[in-house]
Amino acid sequence: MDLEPMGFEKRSSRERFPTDLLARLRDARRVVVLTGAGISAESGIPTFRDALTGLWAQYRAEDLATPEAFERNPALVWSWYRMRRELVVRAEPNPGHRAIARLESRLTRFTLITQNVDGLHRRAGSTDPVELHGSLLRARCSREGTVVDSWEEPKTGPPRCARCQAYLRPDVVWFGETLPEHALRRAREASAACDVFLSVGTSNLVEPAASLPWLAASAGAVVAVVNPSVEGQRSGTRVHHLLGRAGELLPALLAAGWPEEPNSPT
Ligand code: BV8
Repeated sequence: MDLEPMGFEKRSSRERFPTDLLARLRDARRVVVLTGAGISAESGIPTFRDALTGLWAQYRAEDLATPEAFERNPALVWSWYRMRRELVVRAEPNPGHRAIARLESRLTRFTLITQNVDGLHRRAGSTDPVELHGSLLRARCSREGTVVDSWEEPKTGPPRCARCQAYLRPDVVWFGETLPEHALRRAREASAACDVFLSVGTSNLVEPAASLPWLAASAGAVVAVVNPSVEGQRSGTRVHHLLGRAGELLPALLAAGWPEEPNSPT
């Protein structure tokens, strides 16, 4: 269904998208958007699929993002996250992030669920993203769990908790760790009750986030996958694959869905 690459230059915005998807989007009462690393790729943030570079090239992201890795070498893991935090702070949200913030402003029942820890959705104007995997911009005490959003950055190694001197760790969910209960419940409830589910820039490999689109599809929602690749993406009767980059497709989808509204991509 709809797997043909969509040659954008030839067709008007309305023609570019499946008519029933546009109709369902315009009439939707409840819309959910799930994002992954792909939406931040156009902001210069490498995805998880992208091999680590430089002095990190010898590692796999999945090996550094675990409690065991932090136990083994807290300084190494902390400096990996500091490198990513510095990259994110220098980055800017892109037209994909901003289109999602505009979509939120057009709909009464809208839920943004993100696997990203880069905080770019908030900077783009999204008011209440469900951060399933935490945030790079916060840290927490590895013993007591106290969350802080500012700390003295030591020369090397993780900073220490001001109260108990245990190491601070990034306030993210590592592989093998359970997700924040409230966030996961919100994500599941919204997915099971939506009319339209947009899955943007995710390889759909990491659970439990990867199951959310199918929770929505099995509850009768139409699912649209925005991704330049169909690798690992499931298809189905209610699934549209919109092949392309989020920074181009999402502003175009809004323009096609609401031609009467100001759709300036910036
Ligand atoms: C848990 C935070 C209870 C840290 C992250 C069931 C079956 C098998 C395994 C499991 C299972 N249940 C649990 C597991 C284990 C594990 C898991 O799923 N492993 C995978 C690898 C098989 N899950 C967990 O451990 C979770 N915890 O379940 O706890 C439990 C525990 C143990 C056992 C049972 C139950 C915790 C998972 C969260 C881990 N933390 N991030 C950090 O960031 O450092 S996950 C991290 O990786 C990201 O947050 C994200 O979720 C994931 C990467 O995926 P994507 O975001 O999709 O990015 P990716 O690079 O893969 O793909 C990018 C996509 O974008 C591509 O498709 C590309 O084509 C596309 N793209 C590129 N450019 C663009 C684009 N798209 C649009 N526009 C573009 N311009």
